[in-house]
Amino acid sequence: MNNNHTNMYDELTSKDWTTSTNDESELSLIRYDEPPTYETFIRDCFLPNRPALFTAKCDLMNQWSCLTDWLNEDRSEPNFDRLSELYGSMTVPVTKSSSETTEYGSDENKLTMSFDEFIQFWRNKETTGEYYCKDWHLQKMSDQSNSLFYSVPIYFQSDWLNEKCLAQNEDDFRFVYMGGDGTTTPSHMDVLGTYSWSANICGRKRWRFTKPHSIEFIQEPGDILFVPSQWHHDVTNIGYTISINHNWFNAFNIFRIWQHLCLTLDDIEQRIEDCRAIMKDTWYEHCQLILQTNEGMHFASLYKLLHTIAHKRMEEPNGEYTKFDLWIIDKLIHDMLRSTAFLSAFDFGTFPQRPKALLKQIHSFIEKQKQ
Ligand SMILES: O=C(O)CCC(=O)C(=O)O
Ligand SMILES: [Fe+2]
Repeated sequence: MNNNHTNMYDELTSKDWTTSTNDESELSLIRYDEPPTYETFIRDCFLPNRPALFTAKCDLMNQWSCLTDWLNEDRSEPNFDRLSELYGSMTVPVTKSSSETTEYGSDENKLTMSFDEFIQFWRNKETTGEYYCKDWHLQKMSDQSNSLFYSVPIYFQSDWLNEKCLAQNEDDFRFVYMGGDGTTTPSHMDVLGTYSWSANICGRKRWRFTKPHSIEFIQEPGDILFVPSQWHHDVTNIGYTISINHNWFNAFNIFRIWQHLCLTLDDIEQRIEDCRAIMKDTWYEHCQLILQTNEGMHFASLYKLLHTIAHKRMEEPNGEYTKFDLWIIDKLIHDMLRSTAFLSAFDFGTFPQRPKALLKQIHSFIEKQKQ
């Protein structure tokens, strides 16, 4: 570890991570025309939770084989025939927009079809704005055949969520989106309050951040966007558009994810407060079950994720951020152990390792590293 990084670590570990104090409503979009260092990105974006656009000039996509494999020769539009050859028989998730007042995300709008069928709707001017192929786990499927069609830029590589999903062979949060002119994603905050990043392979996207700050801009082909934690946004595609998107979290926003889970749990607890007396001891468990169903994560699944990441860091202490990851995990588990809900809902004996034992192991690892 060089001196710079030692300073960075000292700086990071002197910050109060349990509360977010800065006012985000004044933060504008940063535009990078040259790739910043990782440390600059941390200061510019992770610490203040600020959005950034890496323009095509940063050239972060050089080497991505999807640019040559999926697009026509001048790279302005999808090569539909080639895409059909590659993936035509796969089943893909498609959202159909409708003029009726169906709520976004409700099951009526969500379909599955073969990718070939989707291509027919996509190519056709009449239907291109209606069918949007989104949240397609194409990378996960391609992992199995060892064909990587893009690589994750360094700024987004510290990703505990996908790291844990891949380690446990669960559904991941790495997606491909394909849609025509006018296809849209209505206003939302990303699942669990995660970060997202979005890389435009072709086509353009009009982004609107609405909360905590309103900002509107166009993402051009080759641009990569960083969306901060818990920022609300909507997106409209202009022309035939293909993008690669990940949702993720790491040491910099894990406290926001924890806070999001706690607030959602408060809501759930209030809603079923009236069952508390009858359910007695099982009430806490029940609240957690609802949390898991609604958010895809409850306190025990968060703890297990932290356990997985902590062990991976201790087994392969590579790079200067290992210590920071472990430091944050330690802080968060301490916080979790102050939660009555966590203490009441689970039998720690069923966990891969009891929280206190994990904390002890992390401490002795850190002590050993110092010697
Ligand atoms: O491109 C879209 O339609 C939505 C992308 C999005 O919401 C995200 O990356 O968080
Ligand atoms: Fe989003």
